[in-house]
Amino acid sequence: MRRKYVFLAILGLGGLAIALILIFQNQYSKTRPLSSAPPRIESTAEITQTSVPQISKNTQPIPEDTLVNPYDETNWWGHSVFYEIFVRSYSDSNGDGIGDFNGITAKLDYLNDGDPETTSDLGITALWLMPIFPASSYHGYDVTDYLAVNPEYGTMDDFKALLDAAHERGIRIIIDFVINHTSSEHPWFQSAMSATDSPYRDYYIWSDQNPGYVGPWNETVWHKSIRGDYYYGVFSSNMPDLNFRNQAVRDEIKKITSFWLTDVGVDGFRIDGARHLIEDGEVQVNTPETHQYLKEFYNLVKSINPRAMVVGEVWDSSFVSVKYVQDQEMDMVFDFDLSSAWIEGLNRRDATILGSSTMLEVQLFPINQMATFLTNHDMNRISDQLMGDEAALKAAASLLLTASGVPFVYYGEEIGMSGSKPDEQIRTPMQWTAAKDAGFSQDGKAWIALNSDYKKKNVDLQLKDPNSLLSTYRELIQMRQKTPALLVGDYQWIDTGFADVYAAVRQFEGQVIIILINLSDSPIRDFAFDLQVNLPAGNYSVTPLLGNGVMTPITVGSNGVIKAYQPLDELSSNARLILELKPVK
Ligand SMILES: [Ca+2]
Ligand SMILES: [Ca+2]
Ligand SMILES: [Ca+2]
Repeated sequence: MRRKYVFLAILGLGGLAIALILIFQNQYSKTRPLSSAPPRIESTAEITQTSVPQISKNTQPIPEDTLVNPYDETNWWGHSVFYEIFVRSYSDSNGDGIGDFNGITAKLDYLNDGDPETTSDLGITALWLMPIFPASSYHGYDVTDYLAVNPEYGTMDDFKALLDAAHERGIRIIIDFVINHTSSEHPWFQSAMSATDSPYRDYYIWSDQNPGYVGPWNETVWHKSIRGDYYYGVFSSNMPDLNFRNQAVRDEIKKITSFWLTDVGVDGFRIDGARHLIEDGEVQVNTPETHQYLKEFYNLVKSINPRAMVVGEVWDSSFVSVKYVQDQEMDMVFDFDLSSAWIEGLNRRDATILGSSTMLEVQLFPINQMATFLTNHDMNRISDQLMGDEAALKAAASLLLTASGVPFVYYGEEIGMSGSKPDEQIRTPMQWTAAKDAGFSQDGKAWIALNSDYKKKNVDLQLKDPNSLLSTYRELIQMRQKTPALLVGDYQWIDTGFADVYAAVRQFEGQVIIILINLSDSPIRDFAFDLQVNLPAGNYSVTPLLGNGVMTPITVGSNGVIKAYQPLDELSSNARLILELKPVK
């Protein structure tokens, strides 16, 4: 990874940038016109968010050229911070040890109280709920009924109440959509396996003989049925793949999609295992048929509700995953390469890896179509990957929440919850308090043992500590939400020449934000660097939005060049600064 990014950084980010801008000019021009107009310094004040957006099921067609306003509601995900929740582990409202919808409703004020004036809440504006359907396994990725909710999580009315309460606070909810496969216990599969003349037989993929080939990670994909024939299941024998070549399956998905968007009113979907949908024999990922189907699905979603959002899990190189958004098959796709690069860069304390990787991905993806994250429910928790280093965790949060893209925070990440695989251990109950069951449940009934550190690491304690990781997340999320340049601005990595000093500049319509992170545990002096901004020549004051101190003013030269800038004599150990330039009148 390091070699890839350093190599690309050296070998010509400039050339690549020009090539990619040419390639993507069409997308860019639709959303963010390349303007030759002079920058307008005052413009951001007019568009700063002042109230909670009213979320309604608006099915009006979306006008073109919509991203000029960073808070535009037609592309709401572009100014959102998402939060991923494993419902089973978040909050148990009825004491059975299992997290539920009412539990999440009770915690909404922690996530976002709907009042922009208060800053005691985390400030996220969208939720991704891991699967909420009835399912065979604890994790829910093996669905047994697509038109109901998991009774362990509550009733459909409970879920609708959660949706309404979230919407009142300006929080949208997308649900995990697991359509590549069902559970082997789904009635469709049970029927299909029991009789070759079952109407559901062709919902799945069968072979009389074992074709013998293996899957993308050399796993068995052909599984012997009770009848002695074989069925295809890329993930496991308990998860038979649906046959999307069968129109009846597509019709079922249509019905299910319409149900969740229209009858229930969710705000979008996260497509699980999107690259696996349709196989061409031994070619099992990213097939043209998969791309074609996802386009069909995307058009279906938008025809039902143009404001519903689709984000895909394409766990692959970003050069592969970007294709899913380039051709309007999804609104966003998760960037797994960037997650790996950030974690590696933080562990090596190498600003070049952090900056060049971010730069590469930002150039690769159209604006706000890159879903960024540190980790998700399939990865060892970020705290474990950074060896529990609190400064590194704060740096990670700062990268995620100041970079381009649409950030996703995995529940518990904001308090530095620990956990390494097996999977159950990265999905343990949220640590709310130091009480028994960490305030997640009661009477020791939690469905799985809590992390042993919950008495020292929990929401309650960190809310009271202005220097806690949670306070850092709150501060960064709230700052991002009210700073257009951080939400939708251009991103430019600044190569400071110091491996320990990460720097970047974000710009939107004359708002210029500089981000600086000292990755080392030592103070740094003499770290002056050059940069270029889109501002008229002149003198500018520099105000810290994050961090303290009196910053050296800036003189912008012709062509926006700033020479040898150093905001402070000394950048203290692990310092994080977010600076805004303002013209001196
Ligand atoms: Ca419960
Ligand atoms: Ca608030
Ligand atoms: Ca498939």
